[in-house]
Amino acid sequence: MNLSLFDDDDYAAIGPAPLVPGTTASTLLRGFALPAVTQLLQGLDAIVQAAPLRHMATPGGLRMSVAMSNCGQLGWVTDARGYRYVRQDPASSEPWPAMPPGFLQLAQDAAQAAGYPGFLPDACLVNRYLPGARMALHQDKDECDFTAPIVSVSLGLPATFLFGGNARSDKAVRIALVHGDVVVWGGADRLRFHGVAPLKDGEHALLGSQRINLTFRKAL
Ligand code: MD3
Ligand code: FE
Repeated sequence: MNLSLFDDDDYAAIGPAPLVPGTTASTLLRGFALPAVTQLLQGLDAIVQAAPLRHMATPGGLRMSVAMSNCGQLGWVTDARGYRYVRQDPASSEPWPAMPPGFLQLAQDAAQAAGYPGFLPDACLVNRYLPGARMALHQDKDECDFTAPIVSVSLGLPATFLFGGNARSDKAVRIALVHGDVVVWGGADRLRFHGVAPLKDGEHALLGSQRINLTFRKAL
């Protein structure tokens, strides 16, 4: 299934919120990751064994409620020195675990389906949300090339994604993202403010009481 982000179904899901203009550059692929879930969870196990999930600190010194790890050539980190991509896990000084082939294939297939052929991500950020964890509105600006899209894969508990505009004060549209959903964010949407509302408590049959989000990026 290949749905526009803001088709009629989504209006129903998000209610009468005003439409954010210029949203055709992003595509919601409902359930696109479902055939790959077993492979993804196997890969994830190996990644978090080698590079355990951890709560990083923002440059301002706040502990993030989302726990993170990475795979691929580059991993996103934050600490007192700022946000950046690095080649080694600061916790071990080892390179990040390689991106499993099934991860790369899924990201490329999704990008292609959304009209971004030739996507070659070099970074995959793993975000783990437990109930209550959230991500405040922000822009993804630490990558070198904003012409490349970002592919995100949602697993486990459902989340409310907040999709804002190009200014922090722009009203955010709420989008429900569930297990298996893949979103490809690109073009005019690439620098929109976005975030995730506090995760509601619940139990997912495969993942238990958590949500995992994989974000594939071309960082270099
Ligand atoms: C829209 N993660 O790690 S992924 C992040 O669900 C992040 O864990 C969220 O935002 C999560 O930076 C959302 C979806 C996403 C990623 C990048 C975007 C949406 C985006 C960049 C521009 C616009
Ligand atoms: Fe982001």
